[in-house]
Order: sequence, then structure tokens, then C-alpha cells
Amino acid sequence: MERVLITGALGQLGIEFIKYFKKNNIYVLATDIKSPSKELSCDFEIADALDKEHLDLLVKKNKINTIYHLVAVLSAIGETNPINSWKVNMNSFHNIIEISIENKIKKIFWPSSIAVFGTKSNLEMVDQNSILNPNTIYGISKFAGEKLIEYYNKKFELDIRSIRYPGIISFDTKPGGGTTDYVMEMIDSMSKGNDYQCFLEKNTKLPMLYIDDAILGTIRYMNTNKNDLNVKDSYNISGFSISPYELEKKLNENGFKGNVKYKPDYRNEIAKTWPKEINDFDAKKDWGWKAKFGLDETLAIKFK
Ligand code: AKB
Repeated sequence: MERVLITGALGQLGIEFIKYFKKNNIYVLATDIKSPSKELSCDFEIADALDKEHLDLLVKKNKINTIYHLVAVLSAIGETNPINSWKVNMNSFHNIIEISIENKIKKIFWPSSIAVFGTKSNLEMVDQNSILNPNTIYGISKFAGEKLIEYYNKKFELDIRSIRYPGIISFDTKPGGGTTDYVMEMIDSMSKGNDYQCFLEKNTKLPMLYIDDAILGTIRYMNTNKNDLNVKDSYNISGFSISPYELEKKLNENGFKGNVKYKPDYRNEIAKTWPKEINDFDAKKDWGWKAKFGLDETLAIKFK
């Protein structure tokens, strides 16, 4: 039986993974550095992923055999304090690796991101093996993490798995500190009839994924036989791509009032180094990845 520890559990992905595991009767211990604002449907402990001894204790006490390590300082907020961002992203991951070796953890999931790519790749469409030359501290930490996965999986026969997520769109849980967050901010403002000031240029196109696809896709991947997984660092997956202007038009067409003013800031510079489209052929071939939600299906969740 799987017994799962989720770190960073109160974030955009964590809350949805908790719901999935609960529905499927899988034990979850959720941890975060703050208390949940609403009661969770699983055990919860306040724990800082930088505190290795505490996490190790929780793993032992709760007989954990699977870890979803979701702690991360995302791209936009990371640029405001790169030193702290590196520390949180990398030291916490290294703690999880050490704990996993010591406790013989069966499987570990660690999210990577489209932030690993950069301007040396063909950003119109990045392939699985495109050159990785990240420009943000977040992207650099994801790149380093992908290398650690390859190294430790081989050296200690760990089974750390990873997906390069595009921007994740969710309506129940909010993201925090990312470059792709504008999508949810714009939808939220315009659904209330308010104007929105967008921090990206109107034509800056980025890849996105609806949260249900992210969760179910990840679970499918985690349940795939290890021998079928040919990508040893992190899998590209793709949903759909949009620019802020395309989103604005779609919202208008669906009767959402409110105007968008474009005032690009440093986050647009980050977005310009990220892919517009993603080639996810390897994920499709190796573990049957397929996104169910396009832009229309995603917005339909909000419009209903
Ligand atoms: C961010 O914008 O930083 C994240 C990501 C694409 O990894 N959503």
C-alpha cells in the first residue's frame, strides 16, 4: 500500500493531489510551513522541508514509502530573492534525496518546469532533448534538480520521477509567484467585471495545462513500469498554448466584461525565454500521456 508524504502540500498542485489520493483511499501526510486555511481531508503537520531531521522523523513515524516533493519558489518571486530561492529549491530537494536513500523510499515525484529551457532552443517548439539554458534562478534550480535525479537514480537506485510542467491553470487553488499566474488573475478579475492590468505583453504566448490533466497525467506516469520510461531526467508534457490577448478575446466572447491594460514588467522578460509550444512525443509514447483539456474545455469549467 502506498503511504504518501506531500511537501509544499498547500500549494496549487498539493491540494489537488491530496484530493486525488483521498478519493483513492491512499494514506497522505501533508506538510507545509503554514497551517491550512480550511480543514484538509488527510493528516497534516507543519514542517519546513529545510529541516531534514524533522522530515525524516515524520517519514519514519508514518511509514512513508512515496514522496511528492512540491516545495518550490517559482520563477517570478524567485527573481526577487535568488539566494533564498536557490536555498529553498535545492536544499529541500537534497534533503528529500538523503531521506529517500536512508528510508528506502520506493518512489519520489519532483516537478520540473518549462523554465529549464532558454533562448538557445527553438522556442517555437521545444523538443524533449532541446538545449537547456535557463535564465532564471528558478529555471537553473530545476535544471540542476533534473541532473540530480539522473545522478542519484543511478548511483543509489532511487526512483525519482519528474515532469516539466507548463503553466498550471486551476480555479479552486491559486498559484503563487509564477510568470504564468496572469491567466488565473485575468480570469478572476474579468469574471467579476473588473479591469485587469497584465504584466506580460499581449502577444507573449506560453504553454498551459489544466490542473486535472496535470494531476491525472502525473499519476499515470507515476504508475508506469520503470522499464518503460526512457527519459531519465524529466518529461515534456503539453496542454495548449495561449497569449494574454487570445485569453482576453475568449473571455470577452463569453460575456466576461472588463478591459485588459498591458503593462509588461520583468516577468515578460522571463516569459520571452520560455517555449511557446512543447513537443511531448516521448511522454505519449512511453506512458500514454494525452491532455484532455484545451483552452475551451478549461474555460468551460469557469463559465459553467
Ligand atoms: C512559473 O510560472 O514559474 C511556473 C512554471 C511554469 O513553472 N508556473
